[in-house]
Amino acid sequence: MKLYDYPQAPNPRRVNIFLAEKGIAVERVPVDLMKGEQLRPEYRAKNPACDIPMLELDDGTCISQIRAICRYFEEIHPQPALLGSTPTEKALCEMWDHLAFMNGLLAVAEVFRNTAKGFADRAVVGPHSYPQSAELAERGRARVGNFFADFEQQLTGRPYVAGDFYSVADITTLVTCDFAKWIKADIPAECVNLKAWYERVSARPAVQANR
Ligand SMILES: N[C@@H](CCC(=O)N[C@@H](CS)C(=O)NCC(=O)O)C(=O)O
Repeated sequence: MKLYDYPQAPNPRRVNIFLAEKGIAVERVPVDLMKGEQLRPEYRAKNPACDIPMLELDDGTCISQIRAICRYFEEIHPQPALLGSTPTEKALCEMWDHLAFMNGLLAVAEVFRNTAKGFADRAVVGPHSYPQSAELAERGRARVGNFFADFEQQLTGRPYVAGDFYSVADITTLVTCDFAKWIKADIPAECVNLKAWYERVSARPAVQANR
C-alpha cells in the first residue's frame, strides 16, 4: 500500500504520528501541495476530495479522510489501540477527535487559509475554489481562543483528551496546538492543564519523530 503524503502540513502529520505510535512502516508518495499536485487530474481520479493524506491499497482501493485511514490501520494493526478499547472508550475517542478537528484544527485553518497570501481562492480545502474572507478569519481567531479554553477544561483532572488513555484525540489536539503557531496563537498561559498535557504528549517518540 502507499500513503500519499505532504509531511509539512498538519493533517498528514496526524496520520504520520498515528503510524509511528503503532510502529507501522508504509511507502510514501509525496504530493507537493505548494505546486497544487493535489488538484492534478491523476490525483483527483484517485481522490475526488483533492486532499492529503490518502491511502491506496494494493488492490487499488483509495481511502481519504484521516478518520477512515486511521480506522483501517487500527483494524489491521490493533495494538497499541489508538481508537479506544471498550465501546465507551471508542465512542469517547470519536467524540473528542471530532471536537478537536471541528472546533480546533478547522478553526485554525479558517484563520490561516483566509489570510495567507498563497491561499487566495483556496480558502477551503478541496476541488472547488472559494475566495478568502476577512470576516471568517476574524471569527476563526475567536474560535481558536475558545478551543484552547474548552480543551483546558477537558484536560482538568484528566491525563488525556478522551480520558485516562492516550488516543487519536490527543494526536489531533496536539497537531492543532502546533498548527495554531502558524497563526501566532499559542496556548494561553492560564491554560495550565492544557500546557502540561502538551509538554507530556510532545515528548512522545512518535511525536518527536514527526515534528
Ligand atoms: N478532512 C480531511 C482534511 C485533510 C486536509 O485538509 N488536508 C490538507 C493538508 S493539511 C490538504 O490536503 N490541503 C490541500 C489544499 O490545500 O488544497 C481529512 O480528514 O483527511
